[in-house]
Amino acid sequence: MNEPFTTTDSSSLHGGAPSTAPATPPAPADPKWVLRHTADAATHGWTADLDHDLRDHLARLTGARSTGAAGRLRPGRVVRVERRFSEVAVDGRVVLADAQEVSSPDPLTTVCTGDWAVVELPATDGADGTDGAAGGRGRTAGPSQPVLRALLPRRTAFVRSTSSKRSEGQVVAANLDAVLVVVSLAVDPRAARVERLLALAWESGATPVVVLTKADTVDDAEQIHAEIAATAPGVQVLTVSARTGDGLDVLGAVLAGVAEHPTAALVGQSGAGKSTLANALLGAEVLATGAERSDGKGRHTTVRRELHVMPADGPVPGGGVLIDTPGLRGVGLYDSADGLRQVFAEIAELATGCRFGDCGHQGEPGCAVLAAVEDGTLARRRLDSYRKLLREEEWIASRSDARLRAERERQWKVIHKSVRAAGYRQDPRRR
Ligand SMILES: Nc1nc2c(ncn2[C@@H]2O[C@H](COP(=O)(O)OP(=O)(O)OP(=O)(O)O)[C@@H](O)[C@H]2O)c(=O)[nH]1
Ligand SMILES: [Mg+2]
Ligand SMILES: [Zn+2]
Repeated sequence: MNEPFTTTDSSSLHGGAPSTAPATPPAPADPKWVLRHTADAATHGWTADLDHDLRDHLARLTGARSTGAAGRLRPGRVVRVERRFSEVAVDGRVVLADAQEVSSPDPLTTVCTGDWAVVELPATDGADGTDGAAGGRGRTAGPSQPVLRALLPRRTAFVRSTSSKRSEGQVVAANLDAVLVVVSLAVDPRAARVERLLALAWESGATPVVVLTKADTVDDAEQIHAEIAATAPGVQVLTVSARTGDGLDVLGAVLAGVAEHPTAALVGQSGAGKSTLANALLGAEVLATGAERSDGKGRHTTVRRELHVMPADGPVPGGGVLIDTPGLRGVGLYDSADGLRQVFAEIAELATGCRFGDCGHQGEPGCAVLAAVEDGTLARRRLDSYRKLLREEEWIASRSDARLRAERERQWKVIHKSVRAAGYRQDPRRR
């Protein structure tokens, strides 16, 4: 009887199932809940520090279950969420798993693309070392198809409110190393869009990166790049064209620098070019992309959040995981006070020079922020934008449910903050 979870060596956590090339069609012998073969858990971003969380859950779960079940529990990563069932990558396969136990009416805590989960495989799979056929006799047969028994605590998560007029939070993608804020160079205005998305991206705990797409459609890409870079202190701003391939190598190198096998999510407006960029990073036409519309806007082509493995020999050296998301319509801030401070870091910096510690930068004497606007060091648009987003954040904060906020803190925020404190940002490879 194998005991796959009693060691700190993460490679032993995956039960010895060989990793196969992505997108191999299932062999005829596969049970019907196997959707396709895929890369292994390490390639899906499994890291050694997740072992600890996993063992915690396993101890609890196996305490409550038969010893037969223990051998069938595996770590898996949620690839796509449907109503009751989720697609989950486990042991080199993508399986259809019953996610009812980890589903919740609360959009902040329910199962989400990118989550790591404890998956119980059916005994008929032979996962517990039996041939499964005799599963009924003296041994628990287990479920007839994979079941998600628990979610591991999230390291990071991209959360937004369901719209700027609502105060409900929704997790868009979980356990990200990078959030790619995708903005098309072909549409105006870009700066306000970047600031709003960046506040959420900072708040996620992952490293934000701004990606300006469709460089082939404009003549002044460099100038726009400089403008956007000025509104995104501390953030890498990259210009790419998925059509010509320009800039993909730089984006790939940036992602590979964030983490080993990084998980990156693409967020942005419909039509920004997220899925087209995803296909370029995946090296295959995996995702459907929208038809060009004359007004440059998109049509909400992508309707689901989906996780895909990037090849090791593609633009991201060593590969990684990419999560494509549907275009955000009326994206609202959610619990983003820290994120806003990061996005508008230069205003906070200027404010330290104001005469009054509680200066509202509304005309008080000795206001360094307004002085900077006067002498042109700080753009008026930037201060207005900051005020607008701050008001929105305060409005959301006054309405969001204290219990939900506390729950979210418990779920992942504390974790990512402690991870940050441990030097996560400075040297992600230390994890
Ligand atoms: N010229 C040019 N067109 C691009 C580029 N990237 C994307 N497009 C076009 O922009 C349109 C929208 O691209 P998508 O990738 O579907 O956009 P999306 O962000 O995934 O949109 P949603 O799925 O609706 O959120 C498509 O017609 C693409 O062909 C690019 O680099 N250059
Ligand atoms: Mg899309
Ligand atoms: Zn001031």
